Amino acid sequence: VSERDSGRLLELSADGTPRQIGQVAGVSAGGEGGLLGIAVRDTYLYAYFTAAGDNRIQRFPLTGKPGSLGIGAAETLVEGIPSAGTHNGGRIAFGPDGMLYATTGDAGDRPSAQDRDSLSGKILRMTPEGKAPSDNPFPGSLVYSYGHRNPQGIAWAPDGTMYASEFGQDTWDELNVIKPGGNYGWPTVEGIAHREGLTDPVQQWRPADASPSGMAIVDGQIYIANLRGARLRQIPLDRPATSSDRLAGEYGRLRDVAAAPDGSLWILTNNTDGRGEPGSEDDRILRVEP
Ligand SMILES: [Ca+2]
Repeated sequence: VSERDSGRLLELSADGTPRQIGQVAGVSAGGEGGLLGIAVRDTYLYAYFTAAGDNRIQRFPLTGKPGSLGIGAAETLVEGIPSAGTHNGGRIAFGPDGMLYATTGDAGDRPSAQDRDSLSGKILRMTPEGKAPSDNPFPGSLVYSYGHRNPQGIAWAPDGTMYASEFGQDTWDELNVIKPGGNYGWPTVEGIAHREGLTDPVQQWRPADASPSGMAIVDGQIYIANLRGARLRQIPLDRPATSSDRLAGEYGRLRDVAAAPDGSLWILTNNTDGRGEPGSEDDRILRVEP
């Protein structure tokens, strides 16, 4: 588990007791910035975070064993991803192809989302060493898709289809199917626009009912954690334009949802970030049956 503002990395025991395994040096927390995403693959822990002047992806050797985990020296894989007080993206995950994917926000510079030479407003795809794979859509570039405002959730269906959630400005939040080289429209359009050359979302919601962040796919269903909407949204993979609400209003703002190895869901609340109304036990990690 990562903490945005402190930069701490924690391991949780089976009974939920947290233990600090390390702290990412150089995290510059402020606004929506900080330690934003982690992923674990083989013997490394990967982290996406806001530093003093940019967003970065680093990896750390993971040492020890459960109960005594630690991290080794940082290795910077990507630097120079534009940062700002808002719209830093920050989710990272390994795809079924073994590549590392990262969501980046427009960092307040809207036109940059359409600039394929900029790393902001994109979904990036890289090797575990942070290099551009030879089969990326734009030769030599980490850019996998563009025209994004502030995507924060990515997940893959069993057939390999990639999905991403995205915060809209004030009209439409989006669920997109991500294709290599696709242009998802920001800032030209928001939501379903039927515009030549732009890829429309498969579903959209009003930000007050959504503000979608983390995402997981379990047993044929997409689950999305929503901040302002304060609910878990469930979308069947075979009917991606439909959805139903779970846990609405029960736990406040929800930041992330992850699939547990036993088929249950872990959900991370986000009530202590200055925009919620935290209870005495916030923030919490919930475990629920799908
Ligand atoms: Ca869009």
